[in-house]
Amino acid sequence: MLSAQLPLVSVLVLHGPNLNLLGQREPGIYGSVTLGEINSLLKAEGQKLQVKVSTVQSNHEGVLVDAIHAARGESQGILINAGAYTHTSVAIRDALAAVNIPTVEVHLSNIYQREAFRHHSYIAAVAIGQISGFGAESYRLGLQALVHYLRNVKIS
Ligand code: CA2
Repeated sequence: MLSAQLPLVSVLVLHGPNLNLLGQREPGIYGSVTLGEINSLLKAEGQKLQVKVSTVQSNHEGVLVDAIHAARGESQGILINAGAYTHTSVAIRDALAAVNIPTVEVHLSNIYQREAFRHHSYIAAVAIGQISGFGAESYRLGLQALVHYLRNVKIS
């Protein structure tokens, strides 16, 4: 049951390429949790925090850009694991900058302990913060940080 005291906040969760394979391949790096389980944990955390959580996964850069554009007027925050597009996509970075919706970047793995090409994120400069290296827990921590920011820090 939603409390009448808090304004309804909607958060869009974006998952980038190959994250649909979670739990099916490379459990040594990404763990055994599936994307469905991550979405369920985020919805449950959303209920606790009294925010609505919607999720989109795509293997296509333009679909992710379209989802960011569509968040205008619908979502007050974005939680994103852009997958490999983190390290390549100026288009996703520009879309996030254009919509100007507070965004938290998350990663399952610690991208700074991995190959050098994963150390740079195009998203980081347009995000309010980044959480990397805690497996599925990165998403929960990211959602908590985003909601904390929206309720306590953002001046609007
Ligand atoms: O650690 C993360 O969350 C990453 O965003 C995951 C991306 C990787 O390119 C980033 O550098 C860090 C890769 C996601 C691929 O997910 C798979 C899951 C299962 C099997 C194969 C890939």
